Amino acid sequence: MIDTTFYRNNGFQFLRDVISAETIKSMREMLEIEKNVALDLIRQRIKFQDESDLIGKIKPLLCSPNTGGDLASVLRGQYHLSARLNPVLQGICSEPKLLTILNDLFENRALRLHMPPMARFILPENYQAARPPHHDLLFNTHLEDFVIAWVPLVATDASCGGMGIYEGVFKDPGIKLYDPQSIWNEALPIQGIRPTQEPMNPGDILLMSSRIVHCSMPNHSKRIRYSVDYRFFAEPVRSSKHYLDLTSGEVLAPSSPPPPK
Ligand SMILES: O=C(O)CCC(=O)C(=O)O
Ligand SMILES: [Fe+2]
Repeated sequence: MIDTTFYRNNGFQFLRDVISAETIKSMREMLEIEKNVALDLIRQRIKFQDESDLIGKIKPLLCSPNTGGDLASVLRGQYHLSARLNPVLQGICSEPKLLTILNDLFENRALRLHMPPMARFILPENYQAARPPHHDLLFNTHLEDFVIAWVPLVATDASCGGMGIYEGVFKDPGIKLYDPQSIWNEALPIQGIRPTQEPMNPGDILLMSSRIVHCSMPNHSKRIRYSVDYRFFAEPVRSSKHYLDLTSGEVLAPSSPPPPK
């Protein structure tokens, strides 16, 4: 199912029909409900009728010095912590096709999942939610090497966006990583390279290496783009943050002793 040589050489691979429809449905239903919790969090600071009325108000609120924490996250389309901790999102760890892929990729070493995963709701025309080009090692310096699984819960295409891959562009220590002008504090200078995009359906996944440069595309459709992104790693890579040990199904805190071999 996975072409490990292609993945290692290119740092990404789109894989079709990996996650079952039931798992996708339960994740999406939970996130649809949690979206209202996220919107209520924004309502504590500003008035708006519905989601379309909110769009022009997101950037000024995000730039306010009083905006931080869960509010800043949801304005960027990233779910609040309690939604990300919902065990429904861990359902993909029991998906047989995904486990086969991860075992191939990590050569059957014990699998671990960085906790909690990131879940996103990208509102139509919320440009603050489209991430500029970056590689994920920048935000996850506690892990040396990991694989990102980007899991859309809706069909993605050129109109509702999705991930864009800068083919052949990998982490380069000389590259400028921070852009103080960007609300994301990031922006790799990618000149003259167009990101590769592929339409995806619920059930498909995109695997990306922690070193490949990628971005998320704006959502110009009328639909919300729901997605979840997971970071997997394997023995002997350790994490100084919480992670789920897929062998025992337990979430281990940073201070926990390493699991027995
Ligand atoms: O979905 C997004 O907007 C960004 C996702 C991303 O950059 C990632 O999964 O590493
Ligand atoms: Fe990323």
